[in-house]
Amino acid sequence: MVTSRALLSLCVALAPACAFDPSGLSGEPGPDAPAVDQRQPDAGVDVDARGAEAPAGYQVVPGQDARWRPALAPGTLAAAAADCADDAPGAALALPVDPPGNVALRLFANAQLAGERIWLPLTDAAKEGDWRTLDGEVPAFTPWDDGEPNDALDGEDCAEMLGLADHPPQRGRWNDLGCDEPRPYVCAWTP
Ligand SMILES: [Ca+2]
Ligand SMILES: [Ca+2]
Repeated sequence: MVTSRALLSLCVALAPACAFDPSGLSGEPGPDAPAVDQRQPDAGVDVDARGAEAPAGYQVVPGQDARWRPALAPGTLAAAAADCADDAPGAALALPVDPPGNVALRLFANAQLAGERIWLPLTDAAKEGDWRTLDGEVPAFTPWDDGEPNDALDGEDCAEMLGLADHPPQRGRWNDLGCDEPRPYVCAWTP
């Protein structure tokens, strides 16, 4: 198991591969992108053994502890969360907790979900402006886009990651939107 602390150390050692650079999200994944991550896996991780145990459709993602499953059919946030949760114990909507993880999820969505905006498992429905994960935790990392969250229109209480159709500086940043808008999503499962 690669801990967040270990990944952070790895990122410090390999800063160019981990630096959060939104401009790097503007096009196709380059040679340094996480999709073809050059970082070496932790020596203690048995990728093959983990793969044999993974629920159907979950892919190994270089640099990530979790395996991810792309879900292209758009649904509401509640439907997306339920779809992930019934895959296996521990499966849930993917939520980046640091800049490298955010870049990795955006590049995965670019490659697997046609660059669409995707759901993030966050809501401020219980108390306006008090953003929590669907489990009620305060998120560790929230790279909102400029001016977001803005609770626009009749109120926006759920969150998405912006995609390739958005302006390059915005890609990979987060926005609040209505919870019943349709979005594809990525499920994460950690052994
Ligand atoms: Ca709101
Ligand atoms: Ca918004």
